[in-house]
Amino acid sequence: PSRPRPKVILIIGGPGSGKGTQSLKIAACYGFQYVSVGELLRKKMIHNATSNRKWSLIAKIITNGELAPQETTITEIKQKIMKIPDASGIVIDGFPRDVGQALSFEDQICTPDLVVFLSCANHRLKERLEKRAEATGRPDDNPNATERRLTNFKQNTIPLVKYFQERGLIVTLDADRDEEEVFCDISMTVDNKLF
Ligand code: UP5
Ligand code: MG
Repeated sequence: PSRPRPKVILIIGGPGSGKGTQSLKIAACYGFQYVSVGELLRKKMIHNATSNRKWSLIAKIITNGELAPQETTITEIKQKIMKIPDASGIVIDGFPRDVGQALSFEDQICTPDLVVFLSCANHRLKERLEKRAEATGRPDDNPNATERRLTNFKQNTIPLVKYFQERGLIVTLDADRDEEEVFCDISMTVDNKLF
């Protein structure tokens, strides 16, 4: 008999809301595989930007804090997921960014089992990103790109959250608290919805 397909959790939220932090905790706690879409794209862009025109353009887009083309993003996710041998669950960090991506994910990959929206005040997002920028060399942790990331997030997220709400798939959590408190709510949600 074929195995049941892995449970799929999507983690969305503004830049700095803690998507990466919380996704890694979920993966560790439940033994799920972790896929960061931002990281996937950044790795690929760094690797290919000098030799490939498409990726040199995408590198510019991401470095400016804008969204990579939808089809490329979906293709990368699909390839990554197909390489995961057998997992009971997959946590996807930072995807989808808008309704178009959500529709395309469902068309081409699957319907998610759960979407978690990490809701966090704008000033807090900025504060966290500024703090992190001092420590990391992420190409998009510069003031201009950060502003674009925040603006894009604000524009796209309300319709996206509404879309998943109408389908009963999303849980919104207050991410403006200690990491541990946020994770406590996430794990209760995962336990309730997926097990
Ligand atoms: N921190 C975390 N939680 C905290 C808490 N509860 N209290 C206090 N501090 C907390 O956290 C950010 C910082 O805050 C860290 O220093 C952390 O310690 C602290 P992190 O977990 O890194 O937050 P995260 O939401 O992951 O922030 P990130 O900056 O990664 O968010 P972005 O959405 O900007 O980044 P992502 O990698 O998802 O996307 C980057 C770019 O890739 C996009 O702008 C876009 O260009 C491209 N992209 C696409 O084009 N399409 C996609 O589908 C996805 C990405
Ligand atoms: Mg992240």
